[in-house]
Amino acid sequence: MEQSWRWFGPDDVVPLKAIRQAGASGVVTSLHHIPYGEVWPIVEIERRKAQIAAPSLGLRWNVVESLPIHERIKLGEGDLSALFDHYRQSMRNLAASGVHTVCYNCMPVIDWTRTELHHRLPGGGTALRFNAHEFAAFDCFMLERPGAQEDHPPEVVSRAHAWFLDASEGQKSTLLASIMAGLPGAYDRYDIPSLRRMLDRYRDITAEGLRENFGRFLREVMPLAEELGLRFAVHPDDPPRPLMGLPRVVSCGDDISFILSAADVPANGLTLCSGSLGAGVHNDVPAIARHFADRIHFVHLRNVSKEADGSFMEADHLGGDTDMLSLIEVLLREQGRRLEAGIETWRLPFRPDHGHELLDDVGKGSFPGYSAIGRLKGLAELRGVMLATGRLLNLPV
Ligand code: DNO
Repeated sequence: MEQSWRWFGPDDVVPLKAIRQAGASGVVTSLHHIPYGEVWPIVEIERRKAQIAAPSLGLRWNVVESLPIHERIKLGEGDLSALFDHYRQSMRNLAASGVHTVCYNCMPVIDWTRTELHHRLPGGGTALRFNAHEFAAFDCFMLERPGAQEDHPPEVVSRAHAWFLDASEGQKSTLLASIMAGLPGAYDRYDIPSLRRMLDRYRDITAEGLRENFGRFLREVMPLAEELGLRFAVHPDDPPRPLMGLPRVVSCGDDISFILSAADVPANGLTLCSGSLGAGVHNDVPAIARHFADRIHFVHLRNVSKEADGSFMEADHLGGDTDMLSLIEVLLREQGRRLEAGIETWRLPFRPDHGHELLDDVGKGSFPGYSAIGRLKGLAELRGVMLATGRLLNLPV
């Protein structure tokens, strides 16, 4: 598998040379400075590509993460033709620059969501965590969303209420910042009034409506993706459940089936994110990977430990609830199948997704989840499993 590493661009405190030292060769990045909905100009793509491919580094930009879908497309709001034209132009420009794999998601308003960015681990590092009662406290008592209390189990709501009564203003604003942290780079961040306004725009959008708008997006872009030889890889919802009354439609195997058949072409594929899918109690991640194997274009490997009330914590890459060894076996078997079928791009790009903050990571100010040492540890462990599995089962690594 092609060892890759997410890089947030020149502002990332983990520099490109660290990626080289980590032993990865692929760089996963985006043009974070370009606002959603605008065209990615060729010169900007080429500039970024050249930085990554500097001879001293020996890296290549192998995956775009993300080429975002504008909120108005998810909402189906107004005349969308200019937005689709811009999106398609960015696709042409990427293809002309030789960047062929594109990861994107269809989560309304917010991206991945946690309530704690620095949960202390027994050994002293930190991890990302989602506490069901803190999220409910935010939803019911800070945002004061009408109907919110019905969306959480009663015992979670009562713990949420106790948390809220006890919390200082500082704790409340840390909670808001943690929930908003999933939007990297120049993405919008909301305060409570602007979040309420955004939610209001979604008031009439059901899961069915969002699916329809997403289907329209797929019909608008996939024929061109196919023609250009691009591989689109939709990223699952994180966590895979509705939040703040917002529908989420990339949360389980049925959702993925719907999306892949809405435009049934190879270009329309999946980012197999083991951590996002793995946070859903009903998701068996190796089984999902096996089922959709031939449409997986990109892989995020990480693990979570789930708790009965809906809370979860990011675990070690080889720990947690997902059997990472079985998952890697599924992925290597798929690579073997592709190689045998003569598919030139048989090697799957993957990145160690998220990492704990360990040792000198602590206090460095890296993007939440994107520490240097924590990810280095994850990558090293995953690489070991891949090499051993490949050797034992005689599969191409
Ligand atoms: C979190 C990431 C997501 C992902 C986007 C893809 O760390 O996996 O933010 O990049 O959802 O569009």
